[in-house]
Amino acid sequence: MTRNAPKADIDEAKLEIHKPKQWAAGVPGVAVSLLRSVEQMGTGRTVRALRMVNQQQGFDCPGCAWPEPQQADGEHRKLAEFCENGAKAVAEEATKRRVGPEFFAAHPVSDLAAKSDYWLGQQGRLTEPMVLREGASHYEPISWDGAFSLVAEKLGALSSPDEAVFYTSGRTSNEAAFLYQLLVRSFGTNNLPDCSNMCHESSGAALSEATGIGKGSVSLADVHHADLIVVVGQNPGTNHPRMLSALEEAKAGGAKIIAVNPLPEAGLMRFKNPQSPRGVVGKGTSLADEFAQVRLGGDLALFQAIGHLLLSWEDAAPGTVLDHDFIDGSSHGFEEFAKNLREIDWAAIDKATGLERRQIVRIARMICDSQRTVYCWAMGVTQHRHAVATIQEITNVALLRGMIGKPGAGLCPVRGHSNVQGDRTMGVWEKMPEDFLARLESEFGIPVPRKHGLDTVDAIRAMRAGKGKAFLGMGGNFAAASPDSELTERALSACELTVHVSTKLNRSHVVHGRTALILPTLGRTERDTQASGHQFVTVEDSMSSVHSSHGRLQPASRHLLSEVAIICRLARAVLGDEHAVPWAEFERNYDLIRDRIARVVPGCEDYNARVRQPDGFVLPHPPRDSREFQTGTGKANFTTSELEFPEVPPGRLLLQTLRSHDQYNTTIYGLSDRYRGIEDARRVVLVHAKDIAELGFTDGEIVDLVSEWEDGDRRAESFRIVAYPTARGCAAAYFPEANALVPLDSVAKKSNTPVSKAIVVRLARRD
Ligand SMILES: Nc1nc2c(c(=O)[nH]1)N[C@H]1C(S)=C(S)[C@@H](COP(=O)(O)OP(=O)(O)OC[C@H]3O[C@@H](n4cnc5c(=O)[nH]c(N)nc54)[C@H](O)[C@@H]3O)O[C@H]1N2
Ligand SMILES: Nc1nc2c(c(=O)[nH]1)N[C@H]1C(S)=C(S)[C@@H](COP(=O)(O)OP(=O)(O)OC[C@H]3O[C@@H](n4cnc5c(=O)[nH]c(N)nc54)[C@H](O)[C@@H]3O)O[C@H]1N2
Ligand SMILES: [Mo]
Repeated sequence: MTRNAPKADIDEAKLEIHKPKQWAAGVPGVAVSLLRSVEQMGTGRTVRALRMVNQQQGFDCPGCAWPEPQQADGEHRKLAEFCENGAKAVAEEATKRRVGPEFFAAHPVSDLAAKSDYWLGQQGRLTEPMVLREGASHYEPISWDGAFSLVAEKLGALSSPDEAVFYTSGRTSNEAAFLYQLLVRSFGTNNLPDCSNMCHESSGAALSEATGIGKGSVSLADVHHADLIVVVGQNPGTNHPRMLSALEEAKAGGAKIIAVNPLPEAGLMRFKNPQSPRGVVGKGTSLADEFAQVRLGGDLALFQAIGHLLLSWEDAAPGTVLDHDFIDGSSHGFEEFAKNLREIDWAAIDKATGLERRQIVRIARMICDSQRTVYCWAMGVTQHRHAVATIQEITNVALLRGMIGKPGAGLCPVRGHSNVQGDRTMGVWEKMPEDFLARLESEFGIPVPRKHGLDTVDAIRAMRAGKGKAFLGMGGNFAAASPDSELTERALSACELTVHVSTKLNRSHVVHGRTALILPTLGRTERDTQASGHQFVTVEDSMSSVHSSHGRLQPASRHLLSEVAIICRLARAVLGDEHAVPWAEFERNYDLIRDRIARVVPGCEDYNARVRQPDGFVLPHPPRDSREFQTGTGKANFTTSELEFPEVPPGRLLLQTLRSHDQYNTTIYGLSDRYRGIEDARRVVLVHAKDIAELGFTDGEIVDLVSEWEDGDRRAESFRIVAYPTARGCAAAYFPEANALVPLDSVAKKSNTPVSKAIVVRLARRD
């Protein structure tokens, strides 16, 4: 059976279609989260676990990277500072189900490879280190020491450190991330691909050029105090539900919201806050004042049109639209940018966006009238070929009105994984700047390699070419999350060694190298006890706030090691006991790691003291703090881009791959996409009713999805067509089932991020 075919453990025929919801959260959200939690954890553990989420002495929610309210801003945390999907993330980790040696003895790897991601994840928590020896059919237990020596032996046999690839997913704590990159660089390579390469890399690339720093410029208080919030390519009702409370608060203060999305996502339309009486019994708060149902990949065109309108209104009434003080004093490149946008091709804009001109004018007018605008975006923007240019165009519009570095305004790329931003700050990046590498070198007195390493896409290319021979994953699910599933799985299978530090069973364990190891680890919710006592870790949210996270629950198994312990012991096995880095001491006491972070990572001075403050601390951000821009020009840069949008040949659709309401990336919690009205199945393709008819198909028909790329077709089998109110010509299917359709070479310019939101596909009848 191929990766791209349905799996027998899910009966897709059970699909039920309901009307998509017009509002998000509210009481059903709470009910679902409690039900799921009790199912996985039992009642006592549910109460204990959920009481600790996002509280100052509790653990950081392992769900998304949306920040918690800060005392310093006069805000307070609610008793339940989590959401339905955060509760699911906790339940998934704190589950009572276990995958131990008996499980592996009963299931040959070939059987596990035929299971769905859902089935694999539902089996429970991994409990002991397991090895799959060369040629063996089953994983078998191995001691921790045995596992570390095996990795050391295989890594030692490589002809160059650059033949090893060290992936990271964004749940890893700052302490573990810092040590991990130190281990990898001590070993001699910068091959540190991470999930961010597939996620917000485009935001980092765009913002670094434009503003000198690849992070968002707003705080939660800014969102609360904005008078206009533009939400582009993001589905907060599912992926950042706590953001809805922030939007509600902003609305209560009179803010307007513009949502730009090919889908009328429930969480953008109306919010019923379960923590307010109005949300429980009333109609809730209406969110989007303007819903622009843009075509996939049409955002660059939309923001160019907005820029054009602002410039033309300024020309008609000089001094009334643009923030001249900001443009003259703090920006660079305005003239060239303005020259490019004074003339635009409206026919192309119409085609790219599919929006009515009147609506674009209304939106531009709202932006023109706003004194405090926040721009939020996520994967609907970053996973396109022209993602970097699109983000820079959003930034241009913000700069025209001086919307950066002032209260209530700014740029807000909304991050995914709960510590993906922190991992980068700690040095998990294949191309960390020289300044960081030099500090690392002098702090530890070790040689640090300077040659840039492989990112995710290039790592797959290297493994495919036999140049990457060992793969180690610090969390995540590389096999399922990466593009071009079949090719990626072949690349992983060609490795000599694959090693995964994981909490739960997943596809990457069953698509394995010649020898494979599963190293089970503590989750964020669990107590972490080392020789010096209980340890806490630290994380950074989407708004650069760094704080502590205290695991509280009893670990899933007594054999588990923390990520920090695994890295330290692995380092000793690989680098030897004489190595200059005091790995054993780091394992014993995480304060010692934090002392080093304080000396190496810019902005983390006095780290141990500051992370112990109730809210932690906020990392410096020069544009936000003082309108300073550390770019080549020393100013905020306007960017000039050619108009670009995906071209779709006749008879084809443009497909986006997205998340259902019941999954966390490749971890599938259940088979319900409640807000979109899809129940009990996942192999669906959402298409506009008129497109279904025009293409000669019928609603409910089962088809294969065939993606067309220059090197040939890719096929994902058996998807049911569901008539859905998406933008015309556009379709949607769930990630990771549809990853088979994303060509490896289809990547964003400058960021190398796979283009997961614009795949040219045809629907094909099944023989
Ligand atoms: N519960 C839950 N929470 C999560 C995750 C999860 O899987 N489950 N994942 C986490 C991670 S790692 C991330 S990165 C974030 C992801 O958060 P999102 O970016 O919200 O995730 P997606 O499901 O990919 O949704 C993309 C949204 O963009 C829209 N979109 C797609 N293409 C375009 C386009 O061309 N233009 C515009 N304007 N809109 C477009 C889609 O219709 C959809 O609403 O969520 C994080 N939080
Ligand atoms: N087609 C398509 N592909 C995409 C996307 C898309 O929108 N469309 N989105 C992309 C994005 S935004 C992202 S971020 C990536 C996500 O890619 P990854 O981060 O690689 O994938 P996840 O599914 O989040 O990883 C889940 C696994 O992490 C492990 N895990 C969970 N918690 C912990 C922990 O605390 N420690 C350790 N060590 N392991 C843990 C569990 O074993 C679990 O099975 O996927 C990308 N791929
Ligand atoms: Mo992500």
